[in-house]
Amino acid sequence: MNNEDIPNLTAFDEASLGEAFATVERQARNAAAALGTPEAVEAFRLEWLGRKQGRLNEVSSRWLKAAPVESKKPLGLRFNALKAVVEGLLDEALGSGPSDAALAAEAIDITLPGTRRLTGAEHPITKTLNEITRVFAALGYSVGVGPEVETDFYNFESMNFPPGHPARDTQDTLVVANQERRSQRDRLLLRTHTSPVQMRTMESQPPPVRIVIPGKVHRNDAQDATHSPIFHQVEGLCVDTNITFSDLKGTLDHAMKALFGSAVKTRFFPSFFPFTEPSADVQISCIFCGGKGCRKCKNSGWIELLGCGMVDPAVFAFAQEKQPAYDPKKISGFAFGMGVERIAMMKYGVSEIGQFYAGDMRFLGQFA
Ligand code: 2NM
Repeated sequence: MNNEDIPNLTAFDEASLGEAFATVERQARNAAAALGTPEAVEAFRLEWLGRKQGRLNEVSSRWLKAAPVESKKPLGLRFNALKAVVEGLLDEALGSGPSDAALAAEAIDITLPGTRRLTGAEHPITKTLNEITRVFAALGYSVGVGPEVETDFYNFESMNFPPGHPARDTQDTLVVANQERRSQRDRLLLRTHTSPVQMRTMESQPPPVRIVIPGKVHRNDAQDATHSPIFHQVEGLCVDTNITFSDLKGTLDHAMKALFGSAVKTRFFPSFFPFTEPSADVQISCIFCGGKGCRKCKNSGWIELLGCGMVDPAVFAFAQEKQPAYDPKKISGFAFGMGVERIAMMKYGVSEIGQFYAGDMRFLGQFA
């Protein structure tokens, strides 16, 4: 192809302009479609867009010069569009996508929806866990973490769970397979509470200790509306000289007021845990009815929320094997534990624990 193929333009009405530009565009498209090698692409560039002898240059000078004044503007507009098409063809041949000019020549569909970037937010369980942790951090507690795969020793033996205790059975605890050749105390399992981290903390530092352990725990439970085999706990431990049950009551009463509002009352009932003696269950006045009695508190006005007690001397005896300062004659302490899911369900009015794990954005988006 050479410049003789450029149509002669004798009339400058819209129809003639349209036909002439369509012819040149068709020529450019045919030429571009035949390009196979990088050399051919470069030849196409020179032939069409070359500054001195390029065909577009030639089109511009021949047609524009001949055009009457009133036709120069429509001709120029059509010429710019043609140039954008040819540059687009070149970019396509070079494999680099359309040129800025080609993009600008395309109409923008302003009815298309924009790209929306969603903002991330804390998961309600993380949020609740952090809230609980912050309340104790403000009282001077440090925050500890530890392994989720634990030994029988840290999870049960050092926590004063006797050998035949039902929690040690695989009915209740998820155990790691092929541990038979290990001694009982070294067998691996998924921790059923975060208490093992408290024993590890006592082994690594003498009293005083004030620490909370938030984290994931595992139990061999069937899932239902309020149970999940994986859930979260915050446990706490305070050990010092002269720590009494009054300290325990004052600390937890403050924590419940900080979490649920200053109008909340607490009461303590005798209970049993292997690692504490005495032990207690803590109830708070119903946050839904203020204590008058409603469906949520089964008309009692109270809701049971956590367990606690004075650390059993048998637990301190295990800590003493590595840290002699945990002498139950010289020090004392209290401990407590609460379920994060249960508290989050109460705080946010969630009736199915499974909602927390389903990953449904319609649910999670409500906490953003
Ligand atoms: C609870 C209830 C009562 C507890 C005890 C200990 C430790 F390490 F001191 F022995 N940690 N956590 C404890 C006591 C946990 O959860 C319902």
